[in-house]
Amino acid sequence: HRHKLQVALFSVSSYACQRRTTLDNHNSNLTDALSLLAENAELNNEDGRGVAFRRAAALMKALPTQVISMSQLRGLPCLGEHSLRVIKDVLENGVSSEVESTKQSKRYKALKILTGIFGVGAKTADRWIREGIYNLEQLRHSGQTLNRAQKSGLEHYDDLNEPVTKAEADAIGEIVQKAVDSVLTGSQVALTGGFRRGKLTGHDVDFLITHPEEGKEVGLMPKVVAWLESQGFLLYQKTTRNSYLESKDETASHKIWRAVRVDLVVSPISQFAFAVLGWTGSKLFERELRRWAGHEKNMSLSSHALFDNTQNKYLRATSEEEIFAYLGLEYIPPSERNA
Ligand code: DCP
Ligand code: MG
Repeated sequence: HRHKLQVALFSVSSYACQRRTTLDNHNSNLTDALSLLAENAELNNEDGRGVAFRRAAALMKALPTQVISMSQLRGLPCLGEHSLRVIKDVLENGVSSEVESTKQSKRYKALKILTGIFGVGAKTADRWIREGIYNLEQLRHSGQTLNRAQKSGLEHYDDLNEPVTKAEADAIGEIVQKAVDSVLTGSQVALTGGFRRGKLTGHDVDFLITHPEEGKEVGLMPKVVAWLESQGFLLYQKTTRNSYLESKDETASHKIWRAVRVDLVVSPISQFAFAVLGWTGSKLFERELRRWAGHEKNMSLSSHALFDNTQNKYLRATSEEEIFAYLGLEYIPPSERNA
């Protein structure tokens, strides 16, 4: 008997910023498992472990076909012993026992619920769990003091945990554009984050604001915020990161608005390309760009600038393409940065 077989073997770069990762994923059973373990590690403040699972998940996302056998993974980077064990379990049994037991665990469920509150991170959630608080009901009756963000987060829990749609993102984009037009003519708004990468939903909407004349953007943020406030759009704001916005147009009898998280960043035009690149993500793609810059090019990349440590100077850029070129990387468009 003679069988003719074709088996796909993969060759993939170890840096996510050298790969083209679109939103379609031929191995979602595997990436879901690895992503859940990454999330669980992050929720337990095990950052190293979290990154390892994220990198393994991202590698599997980048594969062009479905993996059916462990032998196809031989020689691939980013797959540690633990990740390989999880993958093997899923390939052989359809599910990973570690993932299943994590999902069922009281601690994981509680961490998910509690960190789902805007303003609550893994450390706070852990402290509450140690005090016997596992859900919102118990939190409400616990007498815990909540800060302003957390109070607001608890109040709008359901709204803020409902994914934001592209249509909602577009509607908010029009509001933000109107706000910047009203306070400083010529200002520009760019959509960044997941929606720029082509995602259809997100946990928030990210915008970058600039003005073509350097310096004009100074003081712009408080003006934009004041305008949004005056129009009744603002529900809660935090100056460093993370604000959320609603279109508040309430009638006496029923709520016809919902709370949505919006991230606004103002950047001077000289830093705009770096800010666009830095805020478009994905988070892992950004991490990998910085790792590539540091380890392979002796450069430091941030969402403000690129510094060449060898030449001891900043490298100017007006487009993302130029930054990729400085880094010696092939240009990857936003839709292929979904690592
Ligand atoms: N970002 C980053 N590191 C962080 C936070 C943000 O590099 N610690 C960058 C990359 C992100 C982008 O900012 O992609 C936007 O942050 P979000 O958390 O909003 O991420 P996304 O927009 O990608 O995801 P979502 O669709 O869930 O909003
Ligand atoms: Mg986002």
